[in-house]
Amino acid sequence: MRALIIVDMQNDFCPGGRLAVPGGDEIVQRINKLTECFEHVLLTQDWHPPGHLSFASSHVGKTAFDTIELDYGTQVLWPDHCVQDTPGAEFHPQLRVDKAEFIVQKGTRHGVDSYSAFFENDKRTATGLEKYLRERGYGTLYLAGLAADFCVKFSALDARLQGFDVVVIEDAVRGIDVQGSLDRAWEEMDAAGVRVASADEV
Ligand code: VGL
Ligand code: ZN
Repeated sequence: MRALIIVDMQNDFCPGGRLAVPGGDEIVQRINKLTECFEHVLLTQDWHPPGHLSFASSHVGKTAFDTIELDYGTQVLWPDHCVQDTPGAEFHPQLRVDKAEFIVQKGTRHGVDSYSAFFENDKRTATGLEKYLRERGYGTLYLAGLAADFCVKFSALDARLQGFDVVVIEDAVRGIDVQGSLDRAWEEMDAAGVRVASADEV
């Protein structure tokens, strides 16, 4: 069985937001149309407490897009974004959320970022998504949303590691592109056996 996972379609990742992904809002209507082709639709929501460790503002002398080393590896520092219960963390106002059967909130722990919908960035702490999908027999996952080179990519790679069949809908994602991260993301996903399709093919 297949499911559509709509990643982080939130105000802060759209133009005008705190961590705007270029063209992030252009894919909203295409994603809405996609939901009509799926019986099962899930959402992810970046959902940080104020002062989250992934925010540059939490580190003296750092600015957005600097990196730091944490015990779980290199962490990119972001502008404050998707702070719990703020307008920036809400889904895009035009996104159809009525079909969503499950919403994964991630990045909720102060000291650990979470790009992937499956595991926090420590690569150990599970969000519960895998169990949810398995128990319902969803074996093929279609991914759309933001950002192609961070949350979409890490979700796709973790899904492959766990044995899911994964299809990224290439015209229903947009990337941030920090220092070549977008090209690298497509390469890494390809190498991991992630399939790519257009919205029309779905
Ligand atoms: C994301 C950076 C920080 C994403 C979330 O949704 O891709 N990127 N938090
Ligand atoms: Zn975030």
